[in-house]
Amino acid sequence: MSRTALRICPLCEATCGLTLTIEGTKVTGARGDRDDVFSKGFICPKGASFGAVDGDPDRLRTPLVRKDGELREATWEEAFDAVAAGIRPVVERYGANSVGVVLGNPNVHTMAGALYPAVLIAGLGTRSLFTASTVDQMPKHVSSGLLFGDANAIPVPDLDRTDHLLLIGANPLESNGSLCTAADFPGKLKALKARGGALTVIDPRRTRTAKLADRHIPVRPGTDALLLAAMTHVLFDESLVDLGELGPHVEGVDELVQAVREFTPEAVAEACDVEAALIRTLARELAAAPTAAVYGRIGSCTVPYGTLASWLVDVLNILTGNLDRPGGALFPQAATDRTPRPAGPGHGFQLARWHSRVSRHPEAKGELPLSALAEEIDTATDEGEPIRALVAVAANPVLSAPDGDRLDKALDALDFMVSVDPYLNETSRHADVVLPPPPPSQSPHHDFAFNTLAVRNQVRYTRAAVPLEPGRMAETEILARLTLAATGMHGADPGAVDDLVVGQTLGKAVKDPHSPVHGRDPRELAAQLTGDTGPERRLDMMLRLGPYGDGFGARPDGLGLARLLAAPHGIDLGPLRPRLPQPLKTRSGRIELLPKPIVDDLPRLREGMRQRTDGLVLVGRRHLRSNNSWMHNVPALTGGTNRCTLHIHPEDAERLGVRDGEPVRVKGAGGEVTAPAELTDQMRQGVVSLPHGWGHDRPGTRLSHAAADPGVNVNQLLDGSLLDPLSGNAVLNGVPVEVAALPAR
Ligand SMILES: Nc1nc2c(c(=O)[nH]1)N[C@H]1C(S)=C(S)[C@@H](COP(=O)(O)OP(=O)(O)OC[C@H]3O[C@@H](n4cnc5c(=O)[nH]c(N)nc54)[C@H](O)[C@@H]3O)O[C@H]1N2
Ligand SMILES: Nc1nc2c(c(=O)[nH]1)N[C@H]1C(S)=C(S)[C@@H](COP(=O)(O)OP(=O)(O)OC[C@H]3O[C@@H](n4cnc5c(=O)[nH]c(N)nc54)[C@H](O)[C@@H]3O)O[C@H]1N2
Ligand code: SF4
Ligand SMILES: [Mo]
Repeated sequence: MSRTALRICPLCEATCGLTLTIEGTKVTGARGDRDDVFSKGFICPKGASFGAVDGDPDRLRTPLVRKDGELREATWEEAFDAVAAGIRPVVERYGANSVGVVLGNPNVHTMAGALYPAVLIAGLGTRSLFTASTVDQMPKHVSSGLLFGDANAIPVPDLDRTDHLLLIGANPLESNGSLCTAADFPGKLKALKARGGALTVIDPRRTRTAKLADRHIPVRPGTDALLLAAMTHVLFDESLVDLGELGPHVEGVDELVQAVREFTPEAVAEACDVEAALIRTLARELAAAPTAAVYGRIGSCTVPYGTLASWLVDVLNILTGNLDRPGGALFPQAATDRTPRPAGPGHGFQLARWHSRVSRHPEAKGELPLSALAEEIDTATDEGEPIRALVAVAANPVLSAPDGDRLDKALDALDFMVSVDPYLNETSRHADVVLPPPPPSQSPHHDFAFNTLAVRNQVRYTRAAVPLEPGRMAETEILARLTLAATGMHGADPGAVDDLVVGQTLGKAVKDPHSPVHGRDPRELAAQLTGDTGPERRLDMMLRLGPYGDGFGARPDGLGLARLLAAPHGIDLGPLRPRLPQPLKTRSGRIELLPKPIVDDLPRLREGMRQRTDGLVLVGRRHLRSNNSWMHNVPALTGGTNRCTLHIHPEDAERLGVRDGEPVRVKGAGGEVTAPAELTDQMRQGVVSLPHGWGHDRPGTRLSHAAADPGVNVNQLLDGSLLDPLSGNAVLNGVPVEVAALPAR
């Protein structure tokens, strides 16, 4: 007998609603849920393989604990005992900063990852926090922090209504979008064109997205900030600036005129390898469009001028009056956001409140660069203790961060490491304790993070589609117990963590004059919370306190968990709406167009105008049927075009004597790798591409399918020294490499 159950897909940022077919406890099929208020039936090949991802026989079923040097199956009790015994002595002897925390990408795809890590970090009191954000989008957080005073206030392009989309360093036809949650991104781009809109793509590769565009500009990698600065220059030069409704909310326009004065199209054209006339055209088209949105992603962030490029993306949106208006780029309003406070000056955003111990990298958003993790473990200084114990949650930095070989060795030297991970992989194999979460079918789901980045306001929640298998523990409980074990409360009831958060949150809300529960008794409110579990009660609390919430009775027709459960396909909350000035939290209460840290970084960009690279540079790429480092173990999603090959332009190949399919050696500052060449004129000349997340050939892992076709780790070509200075983000694109043909094997 088979049945169906709904499950929001956690396999990328698009958050599609799926209808799963379930036989017994096994997911045997997945299709798009046509009634889903957001995704309306869309599904991609990854979502369609949900069952295979979920049922991968290599997923760990029990905790592993190292005994006599070997990882062995253990009980949950043994595992948490080992965590407490491993972490507490390190904290007590060397201090909180000697315990590092590494949070990987899947934390934004689980409820556990949204609800517990903050409690763990606060409880530990450590500043040694590293996340996937610093190999990804930290430049965007920093630019939003500086412009709007809130690192999480990220405007998203209004895909459904815009007339003109300028897309920079993103390939949503393969990635399905990022920092812009939209189910069926490809369909939305096609609809844009069908309604007469224009799509411009800036990317050194002629990607599937670029092929859809009206105009594709194969920019030289790493030079987007110059191109965007020149577009800004043109807007001023040709009097095309029109702030529209934004006028009263913006300061620094006159200063910006001066700041971009030197960046004429003529001055940047050679560095970018884009003709000056074309740069002028791009600026004019952007200004002339009835509505337009500029949107940048990985290719604009993971580069030397990542923060400047991210800042200029929004500068262009602002100067053309497109920020915060329908058809432009708007701030979503999620159901679990805090109740909006009235507009006014805020605390502002601060950078560099502390620094990393070894290379003195400034913190950003409370994080240190993931690129610096290895040296923070393996290098002694007089400044303080190195990291001696590590908590890794859903993270595989050995493959995802620069110089995995060094990190590999560093992890081995730790006193203690715990990984919360479903796989024994390149990183978790170093752990002394591995705590495996259940597969996604056995976990409830709500997108706390992605709903704040969605192109339409909506809210959805799906309970676990399959009950927890005997012997399994919910990831929320794993993280709650881990938090207790790591913070000296080992063995306490995991519900205590939720009670603590509920108590603190409600305690604050009742004192806040703008909260719908101002003046009420927090215990009385806590008693009203509904839900079967601690995480559900916390979701209920956030919904009820949120912008659409029932305010615990203050707005009886508002949202709460019960109403959400009664709407299994989700609740649509309408299109994005203008919200300014409310989201601004700068000290001035306005958009600070030319913040000081940006001013201080502009001389570096001026230098960039004069820099030239003659050798080859490397960029990355993503494949539709993959996801970073952890989906190469699913046979249904590997093979075909999803392979770890070096894309190279035929003329570059000819010059180097490289032949299609034959092995080439690629050498960078951090090391070298050998991969088969794949000749394609989709590459810009002078640029080669390798995908990331490969290199599954290390001993001691349990990834049987991935190990059979391991690929190579592109990040081994990096030595971790190249960073965007403001954000600490790793430079992963536009990296100089040498390529040489090898004799065929
Ligand atoms: N060269 C290069 N490097 C890159 C990138 C690039 O474009 N080029 N992209 C970067 C980007 S954008 C990112 S986000 C990072 C990602 O870097 P990471 O987050 O380190 O890597 P992932 O492969 O996303 O997955 C991390 C781990 O999560 C585990 N996992 C999967 N599902 C779950 C779950 O439900 N719970 C738990 N606890 N664990 C789970 C996986 O087994 C895996 O070990 O890589 C970055 N690295
Ligand atoms: N199928 C699949 N989907 C995914 C993922 C995955 O691994 N596979 N990963 C997920 C994650 S964690 C993220 S963060 C998102 C990322 O989502 P996207 O940003 O859309 O990801 P990419 O496909 O890496 O697109 C980056 C593009 O930037 C281009 N590029 C490189 N250097 C430059 C440059 O200097 N300038 C410009 N203009 N372009 C440049 C590359 O050629 C590439 O086409 O995808 C998510 N979705
Ligand atoms: S587009 Fe993303 S969310 Fe949608 S089915 Fe595919 S992997 Fe899942
Ligand atoms: Mo990412």
